[in-house]
Amino acid sequence: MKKLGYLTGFLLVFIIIWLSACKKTWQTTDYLHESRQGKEARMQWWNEARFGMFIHWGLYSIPAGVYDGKQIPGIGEWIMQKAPIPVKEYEKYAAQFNPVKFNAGEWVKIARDAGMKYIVITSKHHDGFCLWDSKVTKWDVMDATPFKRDILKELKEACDKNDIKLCFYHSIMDWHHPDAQAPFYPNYNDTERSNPNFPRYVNNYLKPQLGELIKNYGKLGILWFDGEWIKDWTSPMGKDMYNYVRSLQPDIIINNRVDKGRKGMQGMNTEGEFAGDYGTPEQEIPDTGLPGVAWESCMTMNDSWGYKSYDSNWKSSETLIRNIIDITSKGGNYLLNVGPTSEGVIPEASVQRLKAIGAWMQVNGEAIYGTSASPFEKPGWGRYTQKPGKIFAHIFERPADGVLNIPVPAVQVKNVYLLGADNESFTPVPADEGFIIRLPKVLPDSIASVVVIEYEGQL
Ligand code: H79
Repeated sequence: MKKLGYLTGFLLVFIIIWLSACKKTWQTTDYLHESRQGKEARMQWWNEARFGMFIHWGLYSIPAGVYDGKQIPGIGEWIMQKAPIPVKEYEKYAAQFNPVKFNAGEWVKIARDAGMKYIVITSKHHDGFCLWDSKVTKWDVMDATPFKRDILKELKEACDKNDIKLCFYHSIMDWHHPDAQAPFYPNYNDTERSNPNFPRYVNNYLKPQLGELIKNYGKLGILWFDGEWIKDWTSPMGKDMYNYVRSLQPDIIINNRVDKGRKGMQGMNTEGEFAGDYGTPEQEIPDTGLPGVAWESCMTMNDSWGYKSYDSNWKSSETLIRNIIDITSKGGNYLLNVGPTSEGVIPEASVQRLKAIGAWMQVNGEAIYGTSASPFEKPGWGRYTQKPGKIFAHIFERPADGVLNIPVPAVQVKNVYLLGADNESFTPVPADEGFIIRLPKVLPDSIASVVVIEYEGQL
């Protein structure tokens, strides 16, 4: 009997050790190395989407670019740093945050009607203020404002209804947290200074916050990190964060700003081993794309991400539509920003432009979604995109003689037609290089008209 007791005891100890070893392997799953097929499958929806909405919204929409009676130069969401504003002063905006006109369904509809397939909203920007009910801080919409509604939850529900992927932008840098950059005032963005308590901020605050966001808001599309350039954020921290986020949602996509592999505003350093699924050029479109890597250009419609009451330097619809085409022709995604007001309204100038984009997408979307980079050099009159068996010629400027020369061998061409204008079709005429068609005097769209070339065989 006694012997049996020893044996059971021994077996129990063995099982406990074995179980804890299992747990350990589970915890340290290395998501940094995955098969090419695995990554392709994970990135598929994103590659097909091509177009998303960035939303920068937070307390900075209240000052909207003005502090102490002065217009503060620079991007609106950086006003705390640019003015600069002490933490205690900045905190006062929270009591004023009551965006009663906020309607998640309306925002999502604006994005959907523009042809956008995903939304990236600031769960937390550099000012540290949280748009959801975070359990690790009172510096959030629930505890610090009269509004007391979980903005992220409402957006997730609206996105799910409209087949839009919800994604979160989350700042690593934090100007409000005492263990992060708050003590650096008046230069929260001091890139030389260190906070000895920073690891405590990462483990007790930043990581738990990511845990909340990933566990409590259902399936997410992307985690879009930023503010990773600070001295205290290290590459091992970035890799650990990448693994942590993927361990909770293995299919999620994470931008490269989780690690230190970004190359300034150009967005991507391809040398060295860094965590992150895609490069993030900011306010620029790389001349020839970023060959061999996935990338997404994020850009503003005026000069600011966060709402600024007096920034009226809006890009034209023509520029925005041609940007989508230009980026797509180079194999990238376009993440186009809106900065809602403190009332919760997307500025009318943005809405108008998004409507124009939506109207263009309605007719020409098949030349954008699911397409990839042009197989040809950039032509003088516009851009190319492609899908298997199809080339799309996006005409920005109609050649003066109306002749379009496409370098696809005439014998391979099956069909050539315009999108819009009743899909007028053309008879291709063989030429030295490929074939030519004669365009009508007036094209269906003065911003960009698309000629579809259906072909067979390999190019
Ligand atoms: O959220 C929006 C902006 O608030 C944020 N990114 C977009 C998406 C933004 N972060 N920084 N800036 C805008 C400008 C800051 C640039 C610099 Fe640096 C930070 C210059 C030096 C440190 C990062 C590292 C860029 C160049 C080197």
